[in-house]
Amino acid sequence: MPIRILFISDTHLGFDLPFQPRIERRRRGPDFFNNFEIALAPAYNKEIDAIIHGGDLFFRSKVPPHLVKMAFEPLIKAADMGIPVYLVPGNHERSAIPFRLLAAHPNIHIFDRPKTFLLETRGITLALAGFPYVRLNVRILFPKILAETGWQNSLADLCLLCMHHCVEGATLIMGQRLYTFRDSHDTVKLSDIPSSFTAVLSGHIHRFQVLTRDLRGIPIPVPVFYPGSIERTSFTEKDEAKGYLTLEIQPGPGITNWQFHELPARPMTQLELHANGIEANDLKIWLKKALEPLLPDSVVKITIHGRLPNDSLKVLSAESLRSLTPPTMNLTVTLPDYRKGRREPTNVS
Ligand SMILES: [Mn+2]
Repeated sequence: MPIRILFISDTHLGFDLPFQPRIERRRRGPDFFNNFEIALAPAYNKEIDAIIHGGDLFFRSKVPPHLVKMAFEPLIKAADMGIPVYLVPGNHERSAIPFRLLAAHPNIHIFDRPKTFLLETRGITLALAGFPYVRLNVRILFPKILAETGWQNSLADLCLLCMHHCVEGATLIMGQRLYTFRDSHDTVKLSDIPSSFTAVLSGHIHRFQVLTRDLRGIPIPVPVFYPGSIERTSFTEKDEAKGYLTLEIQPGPGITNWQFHELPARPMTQLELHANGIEANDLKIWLKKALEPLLPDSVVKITIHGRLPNDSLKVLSAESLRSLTPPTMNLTVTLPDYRKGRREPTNVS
């Protein structure tokens, strides 16, 4: 029987979840927590043997204690059920997050420094080597840090590498284009990954992808899995499916099966209007027409170019915009031609 792994990453918990909101509007924070819970369901149903979190559990490095508790709870629930949890600290996770609270649990294992954990289950010994996010020059440091995990001394049938980094050939959308990581200082060289690993499981890149070839298109011995983020964290992710991965691994063949499980993600739309001098009524009509066809749970960003008469600016007040949108929609209006301080962009709905 293969070992079944649930691999989730970049949960960004705490994103748009103020505990003392200044204005009442739909927040995106609960969507992230919902998806976290949905993704962990196979663990709660005992359909998997271990959970690996690839980093960026939180949306930033400093988080309030209440959020820490909320984010740890689902992982502790699985660990309490006897499912081991392995966590890679990502770029958003530095000393400010009290991982000690988690690490005290006998079933929760944190790669707070280069380490190798052994998981013995289903008659298989699996080594999980990993290290926390390396801020500077991982390209040069990678071989040394990998050696520090001690993976070579582990007597295991299989070995996974868990990290939070870009690897040669990984892609993401930058602007309107697909960008490929090649030889920058923050990119791990494929040739530095020893072929005795079964797979690399990495967080950091929010776009789901599995790398099976190098930059020249030649098949690589160790596939690299990125589950991506569990919800869209920016408009560059608007066309990306969001989800998590399950993998089955076995000595000999290695990965015998893997699956990407899609999670619900909010639809995103970006609109632009060149509206120098537009009348308030015309602006209202334009907004109504633009917003009407959109799905009611859309996350919408409207960029309005030009200088507007005062009456038109009032149409863009939080209150006025709320009256134009369903309560389930998130709408942000930005006015790039207004300097900060003179008139702040309006964030509403
Ligand atoms: Mn991230």
